[in-house]
Amino acid sequence: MKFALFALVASAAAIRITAEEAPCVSMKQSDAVFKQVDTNGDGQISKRELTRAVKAYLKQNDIHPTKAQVKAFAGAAKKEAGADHTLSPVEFNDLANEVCAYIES
Ligand SMILES: [Ca+2]
Repeated sequence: MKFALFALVASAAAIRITAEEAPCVSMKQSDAVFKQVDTNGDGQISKRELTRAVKAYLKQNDIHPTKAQVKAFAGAAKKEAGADHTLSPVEFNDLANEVCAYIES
């Protein structure tokens, strides 16, 4: 269900960081999606896994984000991933909440 967040952020021109606000995506919710995106089951979401999941979702729902929108999301994901270039469950939850905060603003 929270895959919708990624599609919606793709329609966003920028991502608003609201780390101080209460999270709108719980760990339980993001973990459910995490397990689907982490296709090799190593407990981390790679750029490849995330890209595949987002592209599949966009295609399935016939959503066509602009290059700028894709870039905004990719930038946020890269920032969360940090030096190891993969998303842990906590980083994935943070990303989901950044997206959520943007959508609700
Ligand atoms: Ca993985």
